[in-house]
Amino acid sequence: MNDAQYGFPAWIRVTHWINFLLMGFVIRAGIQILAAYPRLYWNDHCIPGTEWIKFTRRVINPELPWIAREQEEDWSPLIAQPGNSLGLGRQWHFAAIGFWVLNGLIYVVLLFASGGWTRLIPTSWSVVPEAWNTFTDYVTFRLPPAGSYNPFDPMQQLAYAAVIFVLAPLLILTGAAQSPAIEAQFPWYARLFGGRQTARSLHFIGLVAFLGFIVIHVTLVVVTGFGENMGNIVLGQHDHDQGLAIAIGLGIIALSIFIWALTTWYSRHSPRSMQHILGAIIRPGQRLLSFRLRSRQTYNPDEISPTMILNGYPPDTEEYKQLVKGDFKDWALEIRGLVDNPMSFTLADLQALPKQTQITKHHCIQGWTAVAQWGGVPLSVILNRCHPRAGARYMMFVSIGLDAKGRPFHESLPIEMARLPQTILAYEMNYEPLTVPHGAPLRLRAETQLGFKMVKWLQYIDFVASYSQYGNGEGGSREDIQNFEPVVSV
Ligand SMILES: Nc1nc2c(c(=O)[nH]1)N[C@H]1C(S)=C(S)[C@@H](COP(=O)(O)O)O[C@H]1N2
Ligand SMILES: [Mo]
Repeated sequence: MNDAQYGFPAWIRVTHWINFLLMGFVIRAGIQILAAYPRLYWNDHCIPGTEWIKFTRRVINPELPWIAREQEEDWSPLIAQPGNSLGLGRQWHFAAIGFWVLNGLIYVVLLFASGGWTRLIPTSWSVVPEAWNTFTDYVTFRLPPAGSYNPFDPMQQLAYAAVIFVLAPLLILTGAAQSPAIEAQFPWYARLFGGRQTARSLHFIGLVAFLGFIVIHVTLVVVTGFGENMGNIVLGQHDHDQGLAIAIGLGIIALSIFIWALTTWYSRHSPRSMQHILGAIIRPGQRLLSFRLRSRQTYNPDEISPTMILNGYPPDTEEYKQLVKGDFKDWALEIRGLVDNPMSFTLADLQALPKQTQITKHHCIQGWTAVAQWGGVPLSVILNRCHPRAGARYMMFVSIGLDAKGRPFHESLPIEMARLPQTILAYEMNYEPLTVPHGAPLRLRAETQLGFKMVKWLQYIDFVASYSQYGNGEGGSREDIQNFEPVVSV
């Protein structure tokens, strides 16, 4: 088939414009996620001051106590979706990515099925010098008339092929490398990219490359014959009705901008309902992707991070200070709710139970990581003693510390997660008793999960049929207050 016959079939035009709409969501929400910790690193320790680039004027004074939450930025809703919420930004990113990957797959399958790939994927090395010639033509403003190539010039061909077959897969793969559940089960996967933070940095560089492509692409579409180009990508031909094609093309762009603006406005106006809508969209994918993931992390002691960033300030009450003073002798962990044996464990009781240690990577939802050693009691040991009843579906971990609404900080996990390997109640960190800033006397470590689930300064664990009784009923303090997505069952 020759290119003149092939032209711009309807499926290319439709997937092109759907891609445009979805990329807007993906990029804007991605920028929102970056705003949560706008510093990029080449290694997974994230030592303050070692970032290779940052997008914030805040200075961290290592002499003063600080927590990661204070580094979170609100960026303008003109560039970030929705501008003020990491939780909703993540959910917009994930929801849009699902459809973006689907749209991309449909495009690629049809591209190969129809033979159209031959005009994108070069079949001869001569494309490289040819592309160089086109490049020098462009930069010296000797623009070839649109349509003088059939249909793409060599530079265009290379650029499109690189974006579709190199850049887009790279963004998908480096995105997946940032998942704590994936890294927990397959630590080698993030290492392919040089580590979790290198994957995050490459993901960002990929965004910059994508933005560069969009700017050049749009510029060339405009300057090399706007009417002909719009004719091709809107109506599939440029022989007639170019004015109509331009009007429709600009209309699609205006409509997309309106949709981004409207969804951003709604996310800011009704964050709770947006959280529920997006949660329902991403839940099937979340279920599929986290299916049967187990943490199997075994880092070496020499990989332990020199320091670990903090999140959440220690409880500021007289009672807690008294507990610290008394070496937590007066503290006990309560097990309550839907169990046959409600129980209570002092620190000495817990230390007398079977001990498990692990060296694992902590993933804060904001984007930073750190490797640490943890020691404590597997949660399965506690479960075997307290015997959850049939109706118990979640464990609610409740802290002595308060959340931003002044309620005890709490987070839930589906009960099956208690039996996963590397889910422990830790009283030891880096071979020392857990310190106050990191959660003394006891904190949760659930190593397939994000950091916010790992409640510090534990007071009690409540076995419940549903988490709706706690706080606003979204599954935990951070789901309630920051609109994070809840964890789905394994
Ligand atoms: N009680 C309580 N536990 C908490 C938090 C908190 O604010 N309060 N923050 C969570 C978050 S968001 C993270 S990333 C980790 C950080 O653990 P670290 O401070 O030991 O590094 O603790 C989690 N546990
Ligand atoms: Mo976090």
